Amino acid sequence: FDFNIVRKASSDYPKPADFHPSYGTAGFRSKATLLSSTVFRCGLLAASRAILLNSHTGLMITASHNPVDDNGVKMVDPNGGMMPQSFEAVATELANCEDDDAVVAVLRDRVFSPMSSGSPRSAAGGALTVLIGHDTRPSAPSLLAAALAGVRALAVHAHSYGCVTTPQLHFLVHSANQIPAAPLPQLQSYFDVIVGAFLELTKGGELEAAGAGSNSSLLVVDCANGVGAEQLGKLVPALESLGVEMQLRNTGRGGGQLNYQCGADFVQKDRLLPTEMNDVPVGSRCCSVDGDADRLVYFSPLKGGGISLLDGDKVAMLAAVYIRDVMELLPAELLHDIQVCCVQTAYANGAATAYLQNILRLPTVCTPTGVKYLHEAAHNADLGIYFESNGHGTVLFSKTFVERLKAMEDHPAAKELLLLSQLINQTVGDAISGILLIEFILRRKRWTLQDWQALYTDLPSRQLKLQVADRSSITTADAERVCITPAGIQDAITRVISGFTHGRAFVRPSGTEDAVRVYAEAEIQEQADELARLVARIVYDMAGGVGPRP
Ligand code: G16
Repeated sequence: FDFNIVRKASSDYPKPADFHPSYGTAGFRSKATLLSSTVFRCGLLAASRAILLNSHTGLMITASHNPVDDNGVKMVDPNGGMMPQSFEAVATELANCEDDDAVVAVLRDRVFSPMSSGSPRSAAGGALTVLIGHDTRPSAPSLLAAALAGVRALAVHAHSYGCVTTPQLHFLVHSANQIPAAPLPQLQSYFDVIVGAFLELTKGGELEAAGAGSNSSLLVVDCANGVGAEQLGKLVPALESLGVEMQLRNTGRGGGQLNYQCGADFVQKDRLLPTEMNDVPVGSRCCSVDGDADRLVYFSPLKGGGISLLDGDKVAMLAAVYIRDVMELLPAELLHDIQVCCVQTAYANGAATAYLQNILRLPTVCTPTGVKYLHEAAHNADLGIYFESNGHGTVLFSKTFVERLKAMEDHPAAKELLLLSQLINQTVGDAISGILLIEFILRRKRWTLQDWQALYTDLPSRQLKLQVADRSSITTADAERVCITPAGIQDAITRVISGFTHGRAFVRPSGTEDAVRVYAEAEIQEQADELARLVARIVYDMAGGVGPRP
């Protein structure tokens, strides 16, 4: 490639003055109107990594749960996972270059420098390609054009899959790198693997008979007016074979706004019924995905309003309980030295952590917020279950464990776990694969949502967010459970917490929105609400709150 071409292409995508993007919890995110230069440069970066690693990479244009006017970009590495954290500083540096010469200098000296991540190699076999997807935001076409320009400036191929979910793109990038020089995978291959495993698992009459008596056939899905609607529609026949009638709401076709009063983030944080679902009968089985369908929470409408929420913690416990049941059927030698672990963040409800440790007796790890941290921690086990409370997560099977299961495939429990490892997206949390997993487990266990909910009772909790002048003034430690700056803030928070029975609270700057998040839990709901409000006030007073005081 020729850096002069990069310089010229870059001049079409100048960075807005006073815009200083930083790589956050899940890539870059901001008002869509500011992002053309950032997405162009992410195109350069994804192409650079393809060249450096001699593999296909990926780029997803989405701001996931954020409002419709925002957009963002998530970078996907050849293994289908997220771009390594060691590359985030260079990504931020590139995104902040003030002119085209600086863009070229950072690319040449930092990205392609042998110190940063190995030497460039030539493409083996097929053309190196950056696989690109986007969500349903109106800003997608122009940002897609910026991404394509960035990739092509480095003479790397770009392939757009159009409107796909984030987990689908991760899956496709992983598949594209499995066989050197093979044609790029079609989107259909995603459904073939995930739905194929589901159909194999649900084959046979026992499951259907169980479902008939124990679960209503209706599953109402809130699609957040996002990309999930179109892709979830393709699951209807598979679920029908299990006797489940899936009804899609907030599909975007009725003019509803993306993530507005709907979607997994809204339902999990506000604990309210999504818009357009007031007619759903009390007690029905419902779920919500987010704007790019990588999060999933279940819920049931309650009499008199409100919902009974089954968040990411409950999904983790359901998966853990079920997998434990199947593992108990495996021969001991297969499980020799196999490590199982569950990864959570500080947002995990105290009751969920207690259930994991005291009832399931599983080792638990707490990481900072962000799938990139949980995924990495889960990879350290042979079977790593990770879910954030907001519904983002998956179950990872190690190569060693999968090999052992394959060697004993004749054993029904080994076969079942092997199929689960295909049904569950191994690259990233996935709402589509999650729905199939949960529907399968509920049928298999003959459980209703109420049975699942009864695994343990959540401690009442409350989440708030507020704006401060500069959220980077708030820094944390110990997996975000302790606030380091502004000086004295943690002492003030600790003092307030001590007045509440079973009180726990923490604050952290969001990595996806211009906000500081506050989490509190206590013995009763009014106390959790009050604790959250008092902690939010401390943040407001000590970190330069903006707008009305909480
Ligand atoms: C992203 C990350 C999640 C994280 C969430 C909220 O989700 O992938 O791991 O929990 O942001 O992060 P924060 O609290 O820093 O704003 P999504 O679904 O928005 O991509």
